Amino acid sequence: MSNMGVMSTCFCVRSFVHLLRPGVQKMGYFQMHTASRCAAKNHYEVLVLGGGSGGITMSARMKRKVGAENVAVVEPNEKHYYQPMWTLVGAGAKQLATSGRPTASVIPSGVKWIKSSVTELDPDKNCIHLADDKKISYKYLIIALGLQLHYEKIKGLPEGFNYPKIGSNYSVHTVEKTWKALQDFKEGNAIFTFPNTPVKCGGAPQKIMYLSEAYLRKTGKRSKANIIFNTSLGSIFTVQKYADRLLEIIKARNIVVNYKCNLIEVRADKQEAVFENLDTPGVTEVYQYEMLHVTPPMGPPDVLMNSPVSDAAGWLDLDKETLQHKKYPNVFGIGDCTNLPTSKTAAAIAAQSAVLDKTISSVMKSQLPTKKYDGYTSCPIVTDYNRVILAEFDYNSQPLETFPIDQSKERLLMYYMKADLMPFLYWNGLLKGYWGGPAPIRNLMHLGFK
Ligand code: FAD
Ligand code: UQ1
Repeated sequence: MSNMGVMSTCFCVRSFVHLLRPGVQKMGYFQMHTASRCAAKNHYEVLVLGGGSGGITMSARMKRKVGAENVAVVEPNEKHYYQPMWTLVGAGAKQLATSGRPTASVIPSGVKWIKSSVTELDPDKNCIHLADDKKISYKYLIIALGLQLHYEKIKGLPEGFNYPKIGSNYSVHTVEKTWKALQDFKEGNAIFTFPNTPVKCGGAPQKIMYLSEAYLRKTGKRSKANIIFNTSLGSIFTVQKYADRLLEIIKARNIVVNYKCNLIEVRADKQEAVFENLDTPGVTEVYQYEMLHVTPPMGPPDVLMNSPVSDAAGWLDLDKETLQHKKYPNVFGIGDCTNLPTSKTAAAIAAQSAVLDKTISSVMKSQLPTKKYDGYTSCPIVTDYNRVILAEFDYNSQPLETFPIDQSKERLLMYYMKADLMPFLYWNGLLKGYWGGPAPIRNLMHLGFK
């Protein structure tokens, strides 16, 4: 469907749409839904919000389903980044330039790129508002807005990044500062933090710690360094199998881990970091640092906070198996902005995209969705410049491994997979809508028994 033309009023069908729960979809949903389209300058059959990993992946899949001219993606940024590369950029093993490509080059050909920001969601009227005051209406909406980094919630940041000795792999603006701080290390504490919020790629805060430890070892500075992981969490990793192995590595490499220890202030001019103890509120400890890697607090994007599609915390409120919105049946979501109770990764997006593709097909045919997402996620934990533990797990924090080997072991092959194969798979498989996660390989490797 193309432009609808300009009309002055939106039809308010709030009560109508609220009837449209998954269980009642067969009751002539689409006639009702079409009638509920709101007036706007533009209309797309499928509108995708966000042109990151999830948004581009789903726009490629939707193009195949409904035709490029019926799909649009709203994304303000000119550059699309493969963020998993930043772990290696921060450790000097890859160049930042290799992690980014122009957004124009990843939007599927023929799909409309709306280069703007979403400012408001109006799912009762099936439309969204843009920063330039335009409205776009849709028949189906896919929300893939990612999450927001909150460096400003730590006193002294982000301005503290203007000083040396501090970096953060989580932002394109600060990832190269990590590598600089590591190279400039002379003597003292190298501190790595984990915030008191959900994060994307929960392994990344410790990956850079292992790489830094390895770098200092290889450059002869290890004996002058105290490697410290100050984490808000109460454990090193959510999956016991990988946690056990990581604790062995931590012990063998003489790394100090302080649990329930949350970064609240950086005094970058004095190279001091202030942590609060989450078990004893009000008790703080000041650490002198020679190198500080900050993993910032994270939260839902502003536009989702207090929106009709969000849960109380602001995350997109989805059915955890079908990825359909719990209240609005023509609204779907994928990736970091969702409240799916799994670790937020690109690997999770791959598995989610295959399920969401099927869910949307069912809904388009007025059928109930049947394919279920099991929470698959994966975190290649880089433990050295040539070693990776490939953690893969599900909603129950149970290992869901692709290969019939012990993946909790550090392996060279897995390092090459992370450093070289994954980027290729991301740009050429995931973003083109062809890679739906490793489940088929897993089934083959385990001869259908897993
Ligand atoms: P994003 O890719 O962040 O995209 C969200 C998009 O929405 C952005 O382009 C943004 O500009 C846009 N947007 C935001 N607000 C608006 C708005 N109001 N209007 C319009 N557009 C908007 N994953 C792995 O699988 N393996 C790894 O090894 C791994 N390592 C990682 C290491 C690091 C250091 C980091 C930072 C991440 C890592 N990840 C890893 C996680 C992975 O990169 C993310 O989970 C994934 O990219 C999330 O995709 P997304 O589409 O949900 O969000
Ligand atoms: C994956 O599918 C993926 O998305 C493309 C990643 O993001 C970069 C990953 O890091 C991983 C590990 C997977 C899972 C893939 C395999 C082959 C286990």
